[in-house]
Amino acid sequence: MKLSSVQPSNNARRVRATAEHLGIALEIIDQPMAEMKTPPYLALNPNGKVPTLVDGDLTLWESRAIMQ
Ligand SMILES: N[C@@H](CCC(=O)N[C@@H](CS)C(=O)NCC(=O)O)C(=O)O
Repeated sequence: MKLSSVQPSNNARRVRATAEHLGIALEIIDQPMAEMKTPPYLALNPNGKVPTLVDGDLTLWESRAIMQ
């Protein structure tokens, strides 16, 4: 599972903390802020924000939805 994140993001941090608590390994992708509103990233997350989880064919955004 890949999680797009930026270092100071509290929304990404809550997802990382949940994954760590559950023992789920995440590959953290350091998402450049300057590329968050560009088409390749907007194709993953139309809100242009982090975090975004990619797990195979599943793409999910909104930290609380990812935590669930
Ligand atoms: N409701 C969203 C909020 C996501 C959010 O606001 N992320 C911030 C970082 S903490 C962000 O990507 N900001 C960049 C921007 O708004 O352009 C969630 O819980 O995932």
